Amino acid sequence: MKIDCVELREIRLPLVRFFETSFGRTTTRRIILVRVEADGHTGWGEVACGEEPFYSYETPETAWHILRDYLIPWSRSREWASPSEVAEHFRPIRGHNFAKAALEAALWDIESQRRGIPLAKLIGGTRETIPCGVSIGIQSSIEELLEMIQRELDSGYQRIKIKIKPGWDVEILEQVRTRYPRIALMADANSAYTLEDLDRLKLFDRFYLMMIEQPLGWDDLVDHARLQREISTPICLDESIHSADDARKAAELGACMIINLKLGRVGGYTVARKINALCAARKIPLWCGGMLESGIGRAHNIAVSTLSAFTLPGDVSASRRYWHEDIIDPEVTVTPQGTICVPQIPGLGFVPNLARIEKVTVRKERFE
Ligand code: OSB
Ligand code: MG
Repeated sequence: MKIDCVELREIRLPLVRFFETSFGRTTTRRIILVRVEADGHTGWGEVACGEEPFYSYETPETAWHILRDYLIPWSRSREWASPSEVAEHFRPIRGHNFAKAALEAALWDIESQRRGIPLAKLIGGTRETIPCGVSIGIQSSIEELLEMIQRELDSGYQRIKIKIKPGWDVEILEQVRTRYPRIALMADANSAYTLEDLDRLKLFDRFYLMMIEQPLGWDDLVDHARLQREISTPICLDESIHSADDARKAAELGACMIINLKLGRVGGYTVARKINALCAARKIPLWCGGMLESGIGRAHNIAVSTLSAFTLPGDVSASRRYWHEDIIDPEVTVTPQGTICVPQIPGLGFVPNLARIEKVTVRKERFE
């Protein structure tokens, strides 16, 4: 593969409804799209990091800088046998995983067109449908939250995740469980607690949650291992897992029983496949997390969700939950059974809508 040209674009997409976590509220997404031309094909990737350095240290500005000054020139330096070879070449650059993942994703899109194999198949995926859950942000009232849960259950979603933080946790879960005693329910704290909150965290066991996601420090493994010994609710790690080594160490320490994998957070498909193999061998269930992606990131999330260890419903849901109009055709839709059908054609399986993308672009730069 020889890369002829790379184009970066920043787009702004207003969310249908704000999304609030323990670290803040998002109303409009700033997303960087990476478009690559190579061997007569065009591939797309998405930088899905947050607008602010609150989920991770990356922001659209840091990603633009790392792509423009390092990843794009490095990727154009020679020919490559596979996208994984490019990922290996990026190794000396520490971190900046969301930026790396976006460029690598565009190359996998191209490779899948070049080889005439659907993207999910090319990366080694085995599923034709993926099970879907939803992530519901912090609301202004419990009534609003209960209404939203009902709406998502009516749409068929297989599990409900609610965001929690101190002051929006035990009492909220109590009411949700009273109303819905049998649903698959979980809670995501986005690092809002410390071991000082151990007594409060122990109360969560009453709600027989599928898991509690990232209760403690965003880069911690040791305290999570301690917490897992004290509670029966399975811990799922999100923010703390950036590499296959992190996943192995978390398993060895007993820091979690489940892992949320995000392509951007782990730096792309090559690492995601390594984590998949490791988790399959150690029987650690995986599921695909979300970063409020546009259709392009969402299409890549669908592909990665087909890997064998992705046995639990992910946070990959329908375009209409996020956008009045997505930037791909067709939009991502979810069946009444709460599944997404994996595209069976070469490439991403969704076509970027260029006119729509042009309309929401606020800056672009081309590298030839
Ligand atoms: O922690 O999983 C998270 C959104 C932004 C940042 C972090 C997270 C989330 C979500 C939303 O939970 C998942 C989605 O619907 O895309
Ligand atoms: Mg999370």
